[in-house]
Amino acid sequence: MTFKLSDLPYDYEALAPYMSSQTLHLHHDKHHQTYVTNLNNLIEGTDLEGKSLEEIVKASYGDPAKQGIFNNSGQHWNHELFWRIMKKGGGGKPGGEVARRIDDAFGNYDTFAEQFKTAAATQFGSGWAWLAVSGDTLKVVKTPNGENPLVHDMVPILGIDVWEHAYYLDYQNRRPEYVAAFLNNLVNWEEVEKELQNAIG
Ligand code: MN3
Repeated sequence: MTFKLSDLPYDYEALAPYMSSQTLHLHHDKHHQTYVTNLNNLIEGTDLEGKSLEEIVKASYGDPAKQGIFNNSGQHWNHELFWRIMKKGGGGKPGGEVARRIDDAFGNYDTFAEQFKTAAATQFGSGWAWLAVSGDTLKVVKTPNGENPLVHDMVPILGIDVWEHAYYLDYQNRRPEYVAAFLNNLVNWEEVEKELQNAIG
């Protein structure tokens, strides 16, 4: 199976001014495409060819000989989720089962948002901050580089890319401003609800 970069589920202007068309073109068409191309090249002719993306992420984790496969498969998985869970006019508080589970796990939305912002701000260097299903609860976690909570037996339902390529053109070094704009103006909570329903089956 050859992996393919999905089209964005909105046009390149849709997320401006919070995420510019220029950022989306570079981030999706160049950075994400490179992960997909590298992944396809790296797995060709190996025992991982033909496996699902999730299987490849899990199978390559922690194996020094498969570090490149892990980095690129993880980043492909991470970005596919990232594009899916944003929309024009998104952000703010969720409803539905996501809201109930956020209240159960964190007390209220504002406490969740503070934890998520702190995780995203304090991930040193490149990486991600996540809201993930862990057993019967939700957790905020952060991961370095292309790592994903899947390899820690969690299922991420919301994630923010805090690699500089995700925000530098729009926010320069002001990562906390980017994270706040993501939560307040970009998160597609209806899609996060779908991710949650898939994760809890
Ligand atoms: Mn990225």
